[in-house]
Amino acid sequence: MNKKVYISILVIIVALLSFYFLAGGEDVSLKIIKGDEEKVVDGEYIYSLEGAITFPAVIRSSGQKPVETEYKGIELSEFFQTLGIDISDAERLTFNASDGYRVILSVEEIEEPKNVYLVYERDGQPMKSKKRGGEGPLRIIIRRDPFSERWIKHVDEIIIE
Ligand SMILES: Nc1nc2c(c(=O)[nH]1)N[C@H]1C(S)=C(S)[C@@H](COP(=O)(O)O)O[C@H]1N2
Ligand SMILES: [Mo]
Repeated sequence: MNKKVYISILVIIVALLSFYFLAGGEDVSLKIIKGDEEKVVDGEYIYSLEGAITFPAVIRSSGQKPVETEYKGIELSEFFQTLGIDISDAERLTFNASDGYRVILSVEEIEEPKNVYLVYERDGQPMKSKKRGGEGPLRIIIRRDPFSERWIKHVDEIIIE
């Protein structure tokens, strides 16, 4: 290959890679496991869901003043519907986070209307991963739970059983 062409291709590849990383190219993916079935959902799918809403929330971290904020995301039960996943025959859902944090919720709690949400944007900004100092890229918010200790950050796996 001509040396010029070779260098041009190299420059383009480096430019694309740096754009990807500088633009905050997070690897957003969520694994959902039910029995022997396993589905991996990516950020593109989640960000383009039509049922997403924006709602206010108050975060109460231990030893800090409550913080009023706004999240954007989709109700978890609706999210499962879009994927054709039925949780009505299950008992509980286990949420695992990339930092090892784990929360278990009952199906009743998740099916309560307007309670449990999968969110990806806070105050109009996409949420960053733990590595980038954020609470995302995905987080579970339980609106009726005033203590945010169960609002699991960096969620990357949901096990339905
Ligand atoms: N993945 C993950 N989620 C988590 C935690 C954690 O350590 N890891 N801490 C919980 C606790 S105890 C609280 S009070 C809130 C804190 O939320 P904040 O960091 O947005 O203030 O997140 C909850 N979710
Ligand atoms: Mo906490």
